[in-house]
Amino acid sequence: MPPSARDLRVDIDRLLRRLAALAEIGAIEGTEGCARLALTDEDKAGRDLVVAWMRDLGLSVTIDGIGNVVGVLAGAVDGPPVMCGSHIDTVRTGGRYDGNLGVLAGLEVIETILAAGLTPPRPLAVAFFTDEEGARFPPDMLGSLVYVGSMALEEALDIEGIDGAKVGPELERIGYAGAAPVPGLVPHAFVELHVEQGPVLEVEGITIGAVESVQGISWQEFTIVGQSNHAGTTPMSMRRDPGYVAASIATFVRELASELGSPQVGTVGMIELTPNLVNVVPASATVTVDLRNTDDTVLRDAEHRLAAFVEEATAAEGCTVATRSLARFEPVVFDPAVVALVEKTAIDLGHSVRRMPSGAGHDAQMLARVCPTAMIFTPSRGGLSHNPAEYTNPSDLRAGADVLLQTMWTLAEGSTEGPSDG
Ligand code: HGY
Ligand code: MN
Ligand code: MN
Repeated sequence: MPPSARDLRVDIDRLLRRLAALAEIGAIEGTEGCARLALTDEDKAGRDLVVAWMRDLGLSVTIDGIGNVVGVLAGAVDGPPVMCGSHIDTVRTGGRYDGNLGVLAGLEVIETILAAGLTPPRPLAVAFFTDEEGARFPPDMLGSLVYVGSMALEEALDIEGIDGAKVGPELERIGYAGAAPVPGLVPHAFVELHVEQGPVLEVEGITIGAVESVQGISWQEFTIVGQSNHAGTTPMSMRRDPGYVAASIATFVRELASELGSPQVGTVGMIELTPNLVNVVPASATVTVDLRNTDDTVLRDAEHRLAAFVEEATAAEGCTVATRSLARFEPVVFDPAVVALVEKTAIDLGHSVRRMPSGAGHDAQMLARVCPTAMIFTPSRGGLSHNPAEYTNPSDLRAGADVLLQTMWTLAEGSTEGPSDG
């Protein structure tokens, strides 16, 4: 007699093997991490591996016009699937769990169900979305934004990356300009398992995060133009130095975040000087600023104060500035019933759990626009992420994947209550 779905637990060694195999692609030497910027050859190789695993499991695989990939396992009845997933593109200093865990745990959930000879009450799906990081092609969550119909495919294909390449031609080049239409299939529900990427769960000694919301995100690029000049002969009074303005923006962002206090955060992640030479006062500087807050009113105030500072600092240095928004997403609240189900499922499985917001952006915040959605967090050692030393221990990974399996099964049964005996 096949086991009850409620008895199913994932095979953590199989999940660890898949995480390790995927991390080999774009591996960062001497670390556990990997670099697979969106639509690069490394991203293609990672995609090919995960698609092969999907096909090995007998999933029906579709690829859409922005390169999102969805693998579906048929259920006892037809209809919109309960979907899980995340992303497999990484930042340049990527860890092996960010995004990858949510996709590979989804494959593990399906393989566990198949190995038990069970058929889910409704179809289950595992997806990976294109360019979640947004680090090469802004904005972040680009693929899921197009998947839910919030950005037109043509607009997305025309986005130019930090290296001058465009999304459309790069998708063609790696063979992932798919035929499936966007907006994509609306899932019955969506659940994303992801490492927390912050310190909260570890500090509090808690295994599972039932994620209630995602904070607002503001990415801006400032291109400041001054006058290149000789570093030795140009008196300080004659300089129009965009590098000085860029440095003052970085200082201002830190001081603004400190003044506004938690949860406000601010990051200057990129400063590019041209011509970037030791003995030349720069001609221009390009600076990115990432501001985030759970409260959109405060976030907007931070944006306004930043804009005023940039204008004033630029004028005082006799420079000019061009501002470009790279991403702007308001805070998102997940479906309370699905959040409660994640929390209850964790408790039923004997894990400590707490409700919390997400500091990072995720594909789930886009799927929340079209279907009941929530997220499951597992702890990150030292709260570290976007760093090759990113780590989550196997027992926490297993706990997260088991919560994902049972949460998806309950949703597939058409409930959000979970097993009554829990
Ligand atoms: O930037 C983020 O929060 C995510 O890693 N894309
Ligand atoms: Mn991620
Ligand atoms: Mn990330």
